[in-house]
Amino acid sequence: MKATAIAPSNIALVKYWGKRDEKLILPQNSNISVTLQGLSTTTTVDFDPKYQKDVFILGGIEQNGEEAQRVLETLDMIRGLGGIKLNAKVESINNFPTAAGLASSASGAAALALAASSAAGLKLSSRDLSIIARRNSGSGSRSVEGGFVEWEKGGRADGQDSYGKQLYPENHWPEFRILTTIVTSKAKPIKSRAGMAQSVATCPFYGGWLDSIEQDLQAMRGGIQAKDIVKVGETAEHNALKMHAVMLATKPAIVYWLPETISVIQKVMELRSNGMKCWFTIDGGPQVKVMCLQQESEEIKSELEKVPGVQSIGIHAPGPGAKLIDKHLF
Ligand code: 2P0
Repeated sequence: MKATAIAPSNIALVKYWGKRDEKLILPQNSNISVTLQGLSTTTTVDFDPKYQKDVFILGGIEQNGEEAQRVLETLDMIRGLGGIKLNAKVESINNFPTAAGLASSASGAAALALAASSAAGLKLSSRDLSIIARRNSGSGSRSVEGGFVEWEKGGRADGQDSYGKQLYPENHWPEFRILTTIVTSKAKPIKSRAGMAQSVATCPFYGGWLDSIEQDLQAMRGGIQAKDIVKVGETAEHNALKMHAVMLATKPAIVYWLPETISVIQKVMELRSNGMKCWFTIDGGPQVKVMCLQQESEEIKSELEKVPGVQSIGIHAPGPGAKLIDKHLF
């Protein structure tokens, strides 16, 4: 009863920031992401009587805190569905630094959902996998499918209509690129889960954020369909800045940006004023992700590398969703 899955990270183009149900992880608003090629988590799950308890190893280190608790909750969900009572060993590795703010929780959640359900002998639909991944980490619901994905907020209290649906596969727009610009590997000051709950509870602009989402979703769906980098870039940048405005106006304030974050933002704006087609988006951390097209990606990368404080830049195309692989980690 052993299986291994590889799942990709994703970057939101219209963001998720706030839950309507903390336990089931149901979002306040629908959101849209692109699944990234080249940033992934590989997870092996083995259910076996030889394990005295559940064990979760990440990057070679046994985990015991909140992360481990979340893995156990997912295992319990799978055990319930599969009617099994065995303990499991779970081992995961990321092919990128876990603390670097590149959505390791999303790839981790999707890899775990697929590996654990397969190890338990379940053949789940991508909808059901997305729902299980969502219960581990909201953004994980968007890492089951490849390409461009919308996590629909749904309306049901049980969350069964809240999952990631593919809008377009990765080969719809192969020229689209995300440049992941890393400015620090330090852990962020507050985790997204706690931060977004504070925003819902205290930010006076939160209603305005929600009121403006439908317009962003519509523009984003249309921009992706038409492969219109200007529309996608402008919409994503505006949406990210609105989310950070909500964070700044939360009590206590959530400030993820570092001086280098602003330097990269200013560089992107300067490149744009010189005619280059590039826009930025920022998540719950200081890193800046830059959207552009393949033909300009190398030039934009070398310009961004000149910004003091930039440590590394990866170039990522839209990628495929989670899949099972034969090679186990143990
Ligand atoms: C996103 N973020 O849409 C937004 C933008 C961060 C900023 O999804 O509590 O790790 O596990 O559902 O998924 C990060 O939140 O939080 C996130 P939980 P998650 O990508």
